Amino acid sequence: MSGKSGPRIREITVTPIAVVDPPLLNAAGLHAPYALRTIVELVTDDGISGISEIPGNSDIDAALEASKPLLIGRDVFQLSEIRQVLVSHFGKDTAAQRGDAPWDQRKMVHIFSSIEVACLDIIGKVTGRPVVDLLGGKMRDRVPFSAYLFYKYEGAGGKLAFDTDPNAQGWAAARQASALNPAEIVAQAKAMCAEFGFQSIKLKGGVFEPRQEVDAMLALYEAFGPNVPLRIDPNALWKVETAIQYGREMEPILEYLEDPVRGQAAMAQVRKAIKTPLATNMCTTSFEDIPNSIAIGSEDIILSDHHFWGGLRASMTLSGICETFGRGLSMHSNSHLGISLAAMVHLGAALPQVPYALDTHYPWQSDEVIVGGRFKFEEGAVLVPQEPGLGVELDRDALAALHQNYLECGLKKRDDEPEMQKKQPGWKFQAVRW
Ligand code: GKR
Ligand code: MG
Repeated sequence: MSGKSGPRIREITVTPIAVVDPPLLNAAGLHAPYALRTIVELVTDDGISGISEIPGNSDIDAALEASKPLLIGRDVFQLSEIRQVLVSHFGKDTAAQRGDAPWDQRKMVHIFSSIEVACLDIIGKVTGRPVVDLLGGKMRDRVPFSAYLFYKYEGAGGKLAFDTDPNAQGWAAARQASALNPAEIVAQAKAMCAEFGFQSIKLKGGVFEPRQEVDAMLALYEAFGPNVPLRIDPNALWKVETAIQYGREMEPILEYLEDPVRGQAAMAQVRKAIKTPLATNMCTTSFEDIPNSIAIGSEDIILSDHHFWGGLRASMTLSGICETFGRGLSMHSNSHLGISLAAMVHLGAALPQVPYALDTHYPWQSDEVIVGGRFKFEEGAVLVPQEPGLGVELDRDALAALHQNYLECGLKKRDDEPEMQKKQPGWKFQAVRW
């Protein structure tokens, strides 16, 4: 007896785009004037479109192009089979392919995530249900996000690069201001929270000597008080002894400490020495990493990211594993637009618990690729879309303009080191610095 099948994938369009990004500092250097994203659109034989967004990288785009013959004609409901076909063709990513940078550079996980999210968008449209319902159903109507502060040079990014738009007001102006010391970080936090209503705050560290960054955290605590949870993320640049020293000092003010040191073993050492929970998006980043994480106790909270954990359903599986082993689960982010945000919101709404406000870089972006423009935040949260699928549609004019940016900017993948060298000639990334 055969049941229903289809709809089937008829077309796959892969469009690299470049979106304006200000000069944000991080452990790997400096953000270039454009952040790269790739927009994937699947169209079925009956004309239904499903979309997704992943970090931009020309190697991943080429692999997506190469996967087309494997995927055309496949039933969008057969996600396990699609995954198996992709793995048989490309092989599994290795841990080494993740790289030392703060962001994940594996290929396969991103490819599968882009196809899975677009298929779920289609399945949602076919069944008339929002993606959250395909992940187990809506546990909350609004998904809370955290302010995500960055040290930065003055500059708007994009064509303005290190220049600023003198007519900008409010957050649009604050986003362009420099933030190179604790007072400027507090000013950035106030402007971002005033605009978006965030109720927790994360600082991207790993930029300055740790004393300065810890002072910025103390200044944030002083400015916002004990009811606003605080986190700092040095992206694994600290030595174990540094993390223990400053981790202890920040115990009274931190909600969690994110990736202070590199690798599961070093994280486990720090975790034993301080009371503050440790979170990661760097040392436990795949299902293969879980057994050792549990065996040695490398973190308390895993920051999932559906773009590199292999999709939304895989992130739900991760949530079950976290529950079993007493790990918390929250969400990691990179520079992104509204299609990624929509997927993050559906996932955030489906998770059984959301004990921590999720990360998002969204305030740092000003472009958008969806009809209706940018998502609104209310009191730091985003309302879960109720329409079938992801609940967002491609703005094709915006897509064309952002693709033109990609063609003109000449960037092919993220590399923050050459950008940093524009400000600090000779600067080199170091995997562990202080
Ligand atoms: O955007 O510079 C950045 C961040 O450092 C990002 O690449 C990280 O992946 O946000 C991320 C993190 O939490 O490590
Ligand atoms: Mg992180």
